[in-house]
Amino acid sequence: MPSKPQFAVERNIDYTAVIHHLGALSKLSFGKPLDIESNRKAAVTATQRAKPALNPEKFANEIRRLVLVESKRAGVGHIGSSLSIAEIVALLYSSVLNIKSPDDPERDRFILSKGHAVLALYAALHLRGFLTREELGTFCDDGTSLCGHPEIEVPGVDFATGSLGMGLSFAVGSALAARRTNSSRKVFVLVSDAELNEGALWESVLFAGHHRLSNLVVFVDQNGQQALGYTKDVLDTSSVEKKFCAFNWDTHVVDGHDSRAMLDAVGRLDYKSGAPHVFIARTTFGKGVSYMENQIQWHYLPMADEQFKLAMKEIETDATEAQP
Ligand SMILES: Cc1ncc(C[n+]2csc(CCOP(=O)(O)OP(=O)(O)O)c2C)c(N)n1
Ligand SMILES: [Mg+2]
Repeated sequence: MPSKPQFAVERNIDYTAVIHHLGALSKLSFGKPLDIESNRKAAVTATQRAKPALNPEKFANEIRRLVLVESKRAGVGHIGSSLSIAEIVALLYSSVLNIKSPDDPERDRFILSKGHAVLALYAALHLRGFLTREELGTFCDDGTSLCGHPEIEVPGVDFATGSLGMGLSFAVGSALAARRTNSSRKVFVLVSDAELNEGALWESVLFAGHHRLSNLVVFVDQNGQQALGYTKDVLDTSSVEKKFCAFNWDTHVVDGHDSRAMLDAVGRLDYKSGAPHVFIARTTFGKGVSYMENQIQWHYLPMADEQFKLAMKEIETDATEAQP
């Protein structure tokens, strides 16, 4: 074990857990053989079993529950990162995205640019019927395609992410391609506030504003944290809405946990003409589990047994296991 570096001492970070987390990530995310052919077959099966969605609030609650259950079973972290986007992902998969089937070329696209929060996406794909409960239960197992970051072999995943700052570039290209082929499909992308630190992202913002890509919608998960620090200390992005406005975007600031308000705002978007759209979603890291909220260590820590029990108790409402 290397000695504790200065940043870990200053921020009182459990460095042993960080090293464990990074070791687990490299094993779980990059070491899998992928069976592309059987996954293609799975996509067809998924099309056949696609089912109507739940309402956004119930959907978000189910995402939270599945994130907790599966991260505990797999013994991995990134829990707080998945909890902060539960309402945004739920809104898209329950009420907004036109994706009756994951292999329809005309379906709307969704790119989870903050790929480390993949468990929220897998939970949503399960709740839409594109993954069975059994498949979701292989998250991070040996031999699965449901790795710690999204892989395009998984039905419904459009772009492999995990290297932060890349998702918007792909989304912009996808939106431009839709326009050039006269397709009415739309492109949604969810980026984190740490990704706003990356230069490539701002090139895409400039490009989309210039080309007036009104079929592009970005959600920024502004949870105020980025791995081992708070954004206000690392690189302050608190006035980011002014920057998007200056780049000619249709800019909205929303409460990222208010499903109804977001649904209302998204319902009024003009996808056919005008500017690209961005929702700066003010969120709480670890939302729903009191001891995780706004706490740096819940970027990387897996839950201990008692912590899991407490978390489940806190999010418990009328949630029931949704049958695929
Ligand atoms: C290009 C790149 N650099 C570094 C990392 C390592 N890394 C993983 S998550 C993360 C930051 C997490 O903060 P944020 O993206 O805001 O997501 P949150 O945890 O707040 O949901 C970093 C630096 C990465 N995945 N990609
Ligand atoms: Mg963040």
